[in-house]
Amino acid sequence: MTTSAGARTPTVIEGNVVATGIRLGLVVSRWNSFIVEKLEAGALDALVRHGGKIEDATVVRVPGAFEIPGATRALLKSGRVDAVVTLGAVIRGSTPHFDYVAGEAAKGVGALASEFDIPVAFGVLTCDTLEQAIDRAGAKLGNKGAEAVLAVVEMAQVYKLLKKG
Ligand code: INI
Repeated sequence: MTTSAGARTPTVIEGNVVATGIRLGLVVSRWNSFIVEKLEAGALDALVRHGGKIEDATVVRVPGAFEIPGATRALLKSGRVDAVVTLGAVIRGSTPHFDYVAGEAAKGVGALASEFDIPVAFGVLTCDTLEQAIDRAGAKLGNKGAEAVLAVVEMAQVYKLLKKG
């Protein structure tokens, strides 16, 4: 495509998805464990497939999605990890509880992702039905745990490239 920029090219900073040497942190909630276990398995599988090591990973377990931001902050401050994936499943019931729990988890993780220079991914499913959650935990619509790992691995590379200047 010809643009007004002509033959000149911008500096492009783009990470790859090579996880070699990455110390991955996983913050995993226990609610809806039948679903979340599949996200965790998908995440660890993606780590290994992309060159990372299971023994370099740290898993922090918390009761529910509401507790994810607090534990994630503590993990980020611990100096133990280069990237963090948060995993959970909030499934809508007939009360507004869903909105409070899902909202706080998303807001809390989002705030940490921009506050720290360690990448943090939101792998918490927020679904209307159990079927939607199953589809996103390794059935019809992929595995959101695996996708979250690829996102933080790429972002860890981006931050490294940006630090080099
Ligand atoms: N926690 C979840 O992770 N998923 C849910 O679907 C859920 N529902 O439906 O209530 C849930 N609630 C617990 C919450 O995350 C906290 O653990 C609890 O409120 C204590 O702070």
